Amino acid sequence: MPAWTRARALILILALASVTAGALNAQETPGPELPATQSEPEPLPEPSPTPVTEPEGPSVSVRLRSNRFMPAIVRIAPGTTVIWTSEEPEPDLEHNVIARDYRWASSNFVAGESYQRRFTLPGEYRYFCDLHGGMAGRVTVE
Ligand SMILES: [Cu+2]
Repeated sequence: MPAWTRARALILILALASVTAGALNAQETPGPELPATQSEPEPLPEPSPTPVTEPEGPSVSVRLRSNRFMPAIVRIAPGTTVIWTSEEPEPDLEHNVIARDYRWASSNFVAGESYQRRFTLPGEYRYFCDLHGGMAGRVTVE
């Protein structure tokens, strides 16, 4: 074999080795980290004071008007749902319904909106609106 052919063969082998090493290196090199796909969590729906469905079983209505509960006192049987509905003529006037012992409370709601609560246990449930002094009522379950 002539010397120049050996030299070419050597160069070829070196070149192949280099390419192979490069390919191995390329395989070992980790690719760029893909950002973890993280979808935004779905926001929870705002609690709405407006009833979506009619309550099951008996119900009584209490209207909110002129910063008063009407009627301010209701007597109901256990299992009855009380529905407080604002009928204020001023659309932005807010009220709420809060148990005096703070065991339950509505969010603030405006005219046309309602809050409802089912009373299952006998007792006297006093409540008020903390936005208007003297705006109070009572549910007697017997
Ligand atoms: Cu009020």
